[in-house]
Amino acid sequence: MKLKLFTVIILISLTYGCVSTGTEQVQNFVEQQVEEVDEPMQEEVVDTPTPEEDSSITTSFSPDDTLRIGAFNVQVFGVTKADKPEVMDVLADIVRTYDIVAIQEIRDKSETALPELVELVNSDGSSYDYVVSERLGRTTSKEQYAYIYDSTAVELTGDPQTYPEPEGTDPFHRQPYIASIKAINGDYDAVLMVIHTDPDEATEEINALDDVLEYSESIYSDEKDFIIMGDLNADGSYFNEDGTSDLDEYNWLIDDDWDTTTKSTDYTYDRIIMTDISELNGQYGVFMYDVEYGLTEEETTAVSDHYPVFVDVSVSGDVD
Ligand SMILES: [Ca+2]
Ligand SMILES: [Ca+2]
Ligand SMILES: [Ca+2]
Ligand SMILES: [Ca+2]
Repeated sequence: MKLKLFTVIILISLTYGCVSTGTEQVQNFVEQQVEEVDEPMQEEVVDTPTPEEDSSITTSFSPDDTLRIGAFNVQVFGVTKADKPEVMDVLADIVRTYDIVAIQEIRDKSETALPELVELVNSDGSSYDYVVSERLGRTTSKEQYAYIYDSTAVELTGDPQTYPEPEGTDPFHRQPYIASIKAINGDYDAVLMVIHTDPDEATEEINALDDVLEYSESIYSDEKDFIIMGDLNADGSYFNEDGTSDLDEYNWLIDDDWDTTTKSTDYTYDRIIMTDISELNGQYGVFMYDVEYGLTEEETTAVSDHYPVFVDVSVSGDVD
Protein backbone atom coordinates (compact mmCIF):
# COMPACT_ATOMS: atom_id res chain seq x y z
CA MET A 1 0.00 0.00 0.00
CA LYS A 2 2.98 2.21 0.64
CA LEU A 3 4.15 1.23 -2.79
CA LYS A 4 0.98 2.53 -4.33
CA LEU A 5 1.50 5.85 -2.59
CA PHE A 6 4.97 5.99 -4.02
CA THR A 7 3.67 5.26 -7.50
CA VAL A 8 1.25 8.11 -7.14
CA ILE A 9 4.11 10.35 -6.10
CA ILE A 10 6.16 9.30 -9.11
CA LEU A 11 3.24 9.96 -11.41
CA ILE A 12 2.71 13.37 -9.86
CA SER A 13 6.43 14.05 -10.08
CA LEU A 14 6.53 13.03 -13.72
CA THR A 15 3.48 15.10 -14.49
CA TYR A 16 5.02 18.04 -12.74
CA GLY A 17 8.30 17.51 -14.55
CA CYS A 18 6.63 17.41 -17.96
CA VAL A 19 4.13 20.18 -17.58
CA SER A 20 5.87 23.50 -17.63
CA THR A 21 2.86 25.26 -16.12
CA GLY A 22 3.09 23.31 -12.88
CA THR A 23 2.31 25.56 -9.96
CA GLU A 24 4.15 26.04 -6.73
CA GLN A 25 1.15 24.49 -5.09
CA VAL A 26 1.78 21.22 -6.91
CA GLN A 27 5.42 21.32 -5.97
CA ASN A 28 4.53 21.78 -2.32
CA PHE A 29 2.14 18.92 -2.50
CA VAL A 30 4.78 16.64 -4.00
CA GLU A 31 7.34 17.57 -1.38
CA GLN A 32 4.86 17.15 1.39
CA GLN A 33 3.87 13.72 0.16
CA VAL A 34 7.46 12.62 -0.27
CA GLU A 35 8.22 13.66 3.30
CA GLU A 36 5.38 11.49 4.52
CA VAL A 37 6.96 8.39 3.01
CA ASP A 38 9.31 6.98 5.58
CA GLU A 39 13.00 7.12 4.85
CA PRO A 40 13.90 3.43 4.17
CA MET A 41 11.01 3.09 1.74
CA GLN A 42 12.17 6.12 -0.18
CA GLU A 43 15.68 4.79 -0.46
CA GLU A 44 14.52 1.39 -1.54
CA VAL A 45 12.35 2.56 -4.35
CA VAL A 46 14.54 5.35 -5.67
CA ASP A 47 16.63 2.76 -7.50
CA THR A 48 13.58 0.92 -8.74
CA PRO A 49 11.99 1.55 -12.12
CA THR A 50 8.48 2.92 -11.81
CA PRO A 51 6.14 -0.03 -11.51
CA GLU A 52 3.54 -0.04 -14.21
CA GLU A 53 0.34 0.73 -12.45
CA ASP A 54 -1.65 -0.64 -15.34
CA SER A 55 0.04 -4.03 -15.47
CA SER A 56 -3.05 -6.13 -15.00
CA ILE A 57 -2.63 -7.41 -18.51
CA THR A 58 0.71 -8.48 -19.81
CA THR A 59 1.65 -10.04 -23.08
CA SER A 60 5.36 -10.42 -22.60
CA PHE A 61 7.20 -13.43 -21.32
CA SER A 62 9.76 -12.38 -18.80
CA PRO A 63 13.05 -11.39 -20.40
CA ASP A 64 16.33 -13.09 -19.46
CA ASP A 65 17.32 -10.43 -16.95
CA THR A 66 14.05 -10.89 -15.11
CA LEU A 67 12.44 -13.58 -13.03
CA ARG A 68 8.70 -13.78 -13.15
CA ILE A 69 7.41 -15.15 -9.85
CA GLY A 70 3.78 -15.72 -9.04
CA ALA A 71 0.92 -17.72 -7.66
CA PHE A 72 -2.17 -19.38 -9.10
CA ASN A 73 -5.13 -21.03 -7.43
CA VAL A 74 -6.15 -23.65 -10.01
CA GLN A 75 -9.51 -24.40 -8.33
CA VAL A 76 -9.82 -28.11 -7.56
CA PHE A 77 -6.99 -29.22 -9.75
CA GLY A 78 -7.18 -32.98 -10.15
CA VAL A 79 -7.92 -35.74 -12.60
CA THR A 80 -11.15 -34.16 -13.85
CA LYS A 81 -9.28 -31.11 -15.11
CA ALA A 82 -6.33 -33.19 -16.26
CA ASP A 83 -8.76 -35.07 -18.52
CA LYS A 84 -9.73 -31.86 -20.32
CA PRO A 85 -7.09 -31.13 -22.97
CA GLU A 86 -8.41 -27.62 -23.65
CA VAL A 87 -8.05 -26.75 -19.94
CA MET A 88 -4.62 -28.34 -19.65
CA ASP A 89 -3.38 -26.43 -22.72
CA VAL A 90 -4.32 -23.12 -21.13
CA LEU A 91 -2.75 -24.13 -17.83
CA ALA A 92 0.46 -25.10 -19.61
CA ASP A 93 0.54 -21.77 -21.44
CA ILE A 94 0.04 -19.93 -18.16
CA VAL A 95 2.81 -21.88 -16.41
CA ARG A 96 5.20 -21.08 -19.26
CA THR A 97 4.78 -17.35 -18.66
CA TYR A 98 6.47 -17.86 -15.28
CA ASP A 99 9.95 -18.65 -14.12
CA ILE A 100 8.39 -20.00 -10.95
CA VAL A 101 4.74 -20.26 -10.02
CA ALA A 102 3.16 -21.46 -6.79
CA ILE A 103 0.17 -23.64 -7.58
CA GLN A 104 -2.63 -23.99 -5.07
CA GLU A 105 -5.70 -26.15 -4.60
CA ILE A 106 -4.32 -29.36 -6.04
CA ARG A 107 -6.97 -31.87 -4.97
CA ASP A 108 -5.86 -35.16 -6.36
CA LYS A 109 -5.60 -38.36 -4.37
CA SER A 110 -3.98 -40.07 -7.34
CA GLU A 111 -1.31 -37.35 -7.50
CA THR A 112 -1.16 -37.72 -11.28
CA ALA A 113 -2.60 -34.39 -12.48
CA LEU A 114 0.41 -32.25 -11.56
CA PRO A 115 3.04 -34.50 -13.23
CA GLU A 116 0.78 -34.59 -16.31
CA LEU A 117 0.65 -30.81 -16.40
CA VAL A 118 4.42 -30.43 -16.08
CA GLU A 119 4.91 -33.00 -18.83
CA LEU A 120 2.59 -30.99 -21.06
CA VAL A 121 4.42 -27.76 -20.20
CA ASN A 122 7.66 -29.42 -21.30
CA SER A 123 6.20 -30.84 -24.49
CA ASP A 124 7.35 -27.71 -26.34
CA GLY A 125 10.97 -28.29 -25.31
CA SER A 126 10.77 -26.32 -22.06
CA SER A 127 12.59 -27.64 -18.97
CA TYR A 128 10.22 -27.11 -16.08
CA ASP A 129 10.51 -29.04 -12.85
CA TYR A 130 8.35 -29.08 -9.73
CA VAL A 131 8.22 -29.73 -6.04
CA VAL A 132 5.00 -30.56 -4.26
CA SER A 133 3.92 -30.46 -0.62
CA GLU A 134 2.25 -33.20 1.37
CA ARG A 135 -1.54 -33.27 1.25
CA LEU A 136 -2.78 -30.70 3.74
CA GLY A 137 -6.10 -29.97 5.43
CA ARG A 138 -8.15 -30.61 8.53
CA THR A 139 -10.84 -32.60 6.77
CA THR A 140 -10.78 -35.44 4.26
CA SER A 141 -10.62 -32.78 1.54
CA LYS A 142 -6.87 -32.34 1.26
CA GLU A 143 -4.93 -29.90 -0.89
CA GLN A 144 -1.35 -29.76 -2.05
CA TYR A 145 0.82 -26.81 -2.96
CA ALA A 146 3.43 -27.02 -5.70
CA TYR A 147 6.13 -24.83 -7.16
CA ILE A 148 6.59 -25.32 -10.88
CA TYR A 149 9.78 -23.68 -12.09
CA ASP A 150 11.87 -23.27 -15.20
CA SER A 151 15.00 -25.22 -14.29
CA THR A 152 17.07 -23.16 -16.74
CA ALA A 153 16.22 -19.97 -14.82
CA VAL A 154 15.61 -20.94 -11.19
CA GLU A 155 17.14 -23.39 -8.75
CA LEU A 156 15.97 -24.45 -5.32
CA THR A 157 18.61 -23.76 -2.68
CA GLY A 158 17.27 -26.09 -0.01
CA ASP A 159 14.56 -28.61 0.67
CA PRO A 160 11.14 -26.99 0.56
CA GLN A 161 9.08 -27.56 3.69
CA THR A 162 5.65 -26.86 5.06
CA TYR A 163 5.59 -24.46 8.00
CA PRO A 164 5.96 -26.46 11.21
CA GLU A 165 3.11 -25.18 13.37
CA PRO A 166 4.30 -24.77 16.96
CA GLU A 167 3.39 -27.65 19.28
CA GLY A 168 -0.20 -27.39 20.46
CA THR A 169 -1.22 -24.77 17.89
CA ASP A 170 -3.08 -25.07 14.61
CA PRO A 171 -3.20 -21.62 13.03
CA PHE A 172 -3.61 -22.80 9.43
CA HIS A 173 -5.92 -25.20 7.65
CA ARG A 174 -3.15 -25.66 5.10
CA GLN A 175 0.13 -24.42 6.49
CA PRO A 176 2.30 -22.45 4.05
CA TYR A 177 4.80 -24.24 1.84
CA ILE A 178 8.22 -22.61 2.01
CA ALA A 179 10.90 -22.77 -0.70
CA SER A 180 14.20 -20.93 -1.03
CA ILE A 181 15.18 -20.13 -4.59
CA LYS A 182 17.95 -18.51 -6.55
CA ALA A 183 18.22 -17.16 -10.09
CA ILE A 184 20.58 -19.32 -12.14
CA ASN A 185 21.63 -16.41 -14.36
CA GLY A 186 22.07 -13.87 -11.57
CA ASP A 187 22.29 -13.30 -7.86
CA TYR A 188 18.64 -12.80 -6.98
CA ASP A 189 17.59 -15.12 -4.21
CA ALA A 190 14.46 -15.22 -2.12
CA VAL A 191 12.31 -17.33 0.14
CA LEU A 192 8.81 -18.02 -1.15
CA MET A 193 5.85 -18.86 1.07
CA VAL A 194 2.63 -19.90 -0.59
CA ILE A 195 -0.68 -20.14 1.25
CA HIS A 196 -4.28 -20.83 0.39
CA THR A 197 -6.17 -19.61 3.43
CA ASP A 198 -9.46 -21.03 4.57
CA PRO A 199 -12.11 -18.43 3.68
CA ASP A 200 -13.88 -18.65 7.04
CA GLU A 201 -10.65 -17.99 8.91
CA ALA A 202 -8.85 -15.88 6.34
CA THR A 203 -8.35 -12.92 8.66
CA GLU A 204 -6.93 -15.07 11.47
CA GLU A 205 -4.68 -16.93 9.04
CA ILE A 206 -3.44 -13.74 7.40
CA ASN A 207 -2.60 -12.37 10.83
CA ALA A 208 -0.69 -15.57 11.64
CA LEU A 209 1.53 -15.23 8.57
CA ASP A 210 3.95 -12.93 10.38
CA ASP A 211 4.88 -15.95 12.52
CA VAL A 212 5.64 -17.89 9.34
CA LEU A 213 7.73 -14.99 8.13
CA GLU A 214 9.59 -14.86 11.44
CA TYR A 215 10.23 -18.59 11.23
CA SER A 216 11.57 -18.27 7.69
CA GLU A 217 13.77 -15.34 8.70
CA SER A 218 15.25 -17.44 11.49
CA ILE A 219 16.10 -20.23 9.04
CA TYR A 220 17.39 -17.92 6.28
CA SER A 221 19.03 -15.30 8.46
CA ASP A 222 21.09 -13.66 5.68
CA GLU A 223 18.11 -13.26 3.37
CA LYS A 224 16.02 -10.09 3.05
CA ASP A 225 13.71 -11.19 0.24
CA PHE A 226 10.67 -13.00 1.56
CA ILE A 227 7.58 -13.30 -0.59
CA ILE A 228 4.21 -14.40 0.77
CA MET A 229 1.77 -15.16 -2.02
CA GLY A 230 -1.32 -17.05 -2.94
CA ASP A 231 -5.06 -17.06 -2.51
CA LEU A 232 -5.25 -15.31 0.83
CA ASN A 233 -9.01 -14.78 0.45
CA ALA A 234 -8.02 -11.24 1.32
CA ASP A 235 -11.21 -9.43 0.37
CA GLY A 236 -15.00 -9.46 0.55
CA SER A 237 -16.64 -10.93 3.63
CA TYR A 238 -13.50 -12.91 4.48
CA PHE A 239 -11.09 -10.04 5.07
CA ASN A 240 -11.41 -6.28 5.35
CA GLU A 241 -8.89 -4.99 2.83
CA ASP A 242 -9.45 -1.44 4.07
CA GLY A 243 -8.58 -2.43 7.62
CA THR A 244 -5.27 -3.36 9.19
CA SER A 245 -3.41 -6.64 9.39
CA ASP A 246 -0.24 -7.90 10.99
CA LEU A 247 1.41 -7.73 7.56
CA ASP A 248 0.80 -4.02 6.98
CA GLU A 249 4.47 -3.10 7.27
CA TYR A 250 5.28 -5.12 4.13
CA ASN A 251 4.64 -4.37 0.48
CA TRP A 252 1.29 -5.58 -0.81
CA LEU A 253 1.79 -5.57 -4.58
CA ILE A 254 -1.66 -6.54 -5.79
CA ASP A 255 -3.70 -3.40 -5.29
CA ASP A 256 -6.98 -3.57 -3.43
CA ASP A 257 -8.91 -2.36 -6.47
CA TRP A 258 -7.67 -5.15 -8.72
CA ASP A 259 -9.87 -8.15 -9.39
CA THR A 260 -8.35 -11.63 -9.15
CA THR A 261 -11.58 -13.51 -9.84
CA THR A 262 -12.41 -14.73 -13.33
CA LYS A 263 -16.15 -14.55 -12.72
CA SER A 264 -18.17 -11.34 -12.62
CA THR A 265 -17.32 -10.87 -8.93
CA ASP A 266 -14.69 -8.28 -8.09
CA TYR A 267 -12.41 -9.35 -5.26
CA THR A 268 -8.69 -9.15 -4.61
CA TYR A 269 -8.36 -12.58 -3.05
CA ASP A 270 -4.91 -13.32 -4.45
CA ARG A 271 -1.95 -11.35 -3.21
CA ILE A 272 1.80 -10.99 -3.35
CA ILE A 273 3.45 -9.52 -0.26
CA MET A 274 7.16 -8.74 -0.34
CA THR A 275 9.54 -7.73 2.43
CA ASP A 276 11.98 -6.14 -0.03
CA ILE A 277 11.05 -4.43 -3.28
CA SER A 278 14.58 -3.29 -4.21
CA GLU A 279 14.68 -5.76 -7.09
CA LEU A 280 11.27 -5.01 -8.57
CA ASN A 281 11.71 -4.82 -12.28
CA GLY A 282 8.80 -2.85 -13.59
CA GLN A 283 5.84 -5.15 -13.71
CA TYR A 284 3.55 -6.86 -11.28
CA GLY A 285 -0.12 -7.58 -11.43
CA VAL A 286 -2.94 -9.88 -12.35
CA PHE A 287 -2.53 -12.08 -15.42
CA MET A 288 -5.87 -11.90 -17.23
CA TYR A 289 -5.41 -15.02 -19.30
CA ASP A 290 -8.90 -14.78 -20.79
CA VAL A 291 -8.03 -11.46 -22.40
CA GLU A 292 -4.53 -12.62 -23.32
CA TYR A 293 -5.67 -15.86 -24.96
CA GLY A 294 -9.07 -14.65 -26.21
CA LEU A 295 -11.10 -17.14 -24.20
CA THR A 296 -14.85 -17.18 -23.67
CA GLU A 297 -16.18 -16.93 -20.14
CA GLU A 298 -16.93 -20.64 -20.18
CA GLU A 299 -13.43 -21.52 -21.35
CA THR A 300 -11.97 -19.21 -18.73
CA THR A 301 -13.89 -20.45 -15.71
CA ALA A 302 -13.22 -24.05 -16.78
CA VAL A 303 -9.57 -23.31 -16.00
CA SER A 304 -10.11 -21.56 -12.67
CA ASP A 305 -12.23 -19.08 -10.77
CA HIS A 306 -8.99 -17.20 -10.03
CA TYR A 307 -6.53 -15.25 -12.15
CA PRO A 308 -2.84 -15.84 -11.50
CA VAL A 309 -0.82 -12.99 -9.98
CA PHE A 310 2.79 -12.20 -10.76
CA VAL A 311 5.79 -10.00 -10.02
CA ASP A 312 8.94 -9.46 -12.08
CA VAL A 313 12.27 -9.05 -10.28
CA SER A 314 15.75 -8.37 -11.63
CA VAL A 315 17.99 -11.43 -11.63
CA SER A 316 21.01 -9.31 -10.72
CA GLY A 317 21.77 -6.62 -8.18
CA ASP A 318 20.51 -8.49 -5.13
CA VAL A 319 22.87 -7.95 -2.21
CA ASP A 320 21.08 -10.00 0.46
CA1 LIG B 1 17.90 -11.99 -1.71
CA1 LIG C 1 -10.45 -5.50 -3.55
CA1 LIG D 1 -13.96 -10.84 -11.58
CA1 LIG E 1 16.94 -8.06 -1.99
